[in-house]
Amino acid sequence: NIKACIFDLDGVIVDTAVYHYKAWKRLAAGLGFDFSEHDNERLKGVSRMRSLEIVLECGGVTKTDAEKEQLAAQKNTWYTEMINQMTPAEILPGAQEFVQSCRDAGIKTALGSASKNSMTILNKLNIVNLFDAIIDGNKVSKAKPDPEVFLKGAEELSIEPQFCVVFEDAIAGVEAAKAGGMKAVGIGDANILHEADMVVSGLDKVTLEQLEILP
Ligand code: B16
Ligand code: MG
Repeated sequence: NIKACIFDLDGVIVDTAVYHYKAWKRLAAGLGFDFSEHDNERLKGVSRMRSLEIVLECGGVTKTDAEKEQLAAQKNTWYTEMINQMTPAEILPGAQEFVQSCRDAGIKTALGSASKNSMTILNKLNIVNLFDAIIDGNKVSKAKPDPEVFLKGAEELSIEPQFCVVFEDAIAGVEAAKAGGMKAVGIGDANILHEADMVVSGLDKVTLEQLEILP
């Protein structure tokens, strides 16, 4: 009795983390320090401003709020230059097919992302129409692990949380889903996403039948 599936964007539908990483690395270099791929893991699912704070922390740098606004804007300029070059070929394996199979089965679909650039990305991938509701960083005030983004998705779809399954690659996202009273399918490593009800490596590895037997 699953009635809605809510999908995170970065790490589930597409791998924008590589572009976020390049932009943060460039920003860090300008500030005189290196930003590693290992540290980049900490930014997944985290808002832009909080990401900047983590980056600055990694470099041991302090900035005023006004300077932070400017740095975040600079990073976003570089990031948007990259995502504007994206094509549908970058959709992760099985993602489009799985979301479509939900729709074909009468299950509602929503996007639940922290990104304020979600619409640009969905347009570039040509998959705006795959989602009945799109909730992103522009519509929420509380970041994951707060459940706001997913609860708003459920509300827009008019489906109660217990009938929703969230697909997430970030620990904070899985926590948000559980805090909202939803089922969570982790995309990635089961040792990291241990709070999820089930973990798979990608949307190409999950079936609707499996969703029906989630606890
Ligand atoms: P933006 P998701 C998140 O996307 C990313 O994982 C995270 O790294 C990023 O900082 C955040 O979006 C905000 O993105 O700067 O575009 O507003 O995983 O929630 O889809
Ligand atoms: Mg994500």
